[in-house]
Amino acid sequence: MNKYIIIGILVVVLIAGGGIYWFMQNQNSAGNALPYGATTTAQSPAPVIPVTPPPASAINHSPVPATNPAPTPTPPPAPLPMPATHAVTIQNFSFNPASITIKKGDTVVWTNKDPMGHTVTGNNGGPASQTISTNGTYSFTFNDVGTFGYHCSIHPSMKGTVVVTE
Ligand SMILES: [Cu+2]
Repeated sequence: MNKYIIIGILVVVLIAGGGIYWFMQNQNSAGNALPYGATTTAQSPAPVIPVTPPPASAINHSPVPATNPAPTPTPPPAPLPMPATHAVTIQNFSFNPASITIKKGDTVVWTNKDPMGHTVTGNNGGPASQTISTNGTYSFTFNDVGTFGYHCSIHPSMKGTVVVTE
């Protein structure tokens, strides 16, 4: 009987001691945090206040320029005028059409449908063909804006005009 009582007391003492030890541990950790309350006070205001204002002002300024770059890449639709080719027929000792209006950079192709040779000769520069034989062609690209009169050097009565616009 006595042995059991002693064992029971020992068990109670051990449990109590363990409980006290556990309690003391908690007391120490809690006590450490409370006495050094300065650390806790320094931690809370430091992160919250300084972090909030700088980003707000920085973000407010950046979104405005950031919005502009987006619409900037929209100017691609640039109408590139494709150079065109225009046909003039030489027939019955005349140029048809006698007057043609084209864009700068366009090309005029003359085709001789007469049984005899003709030329396309600019009155003041421009086209200057050799004799164009029957069914022969002559091409000239007009890179300058202006009105260019031309004639046939073999038959000076044959006259034509090319108007070149921008
Ligand atoms: Cu001619």
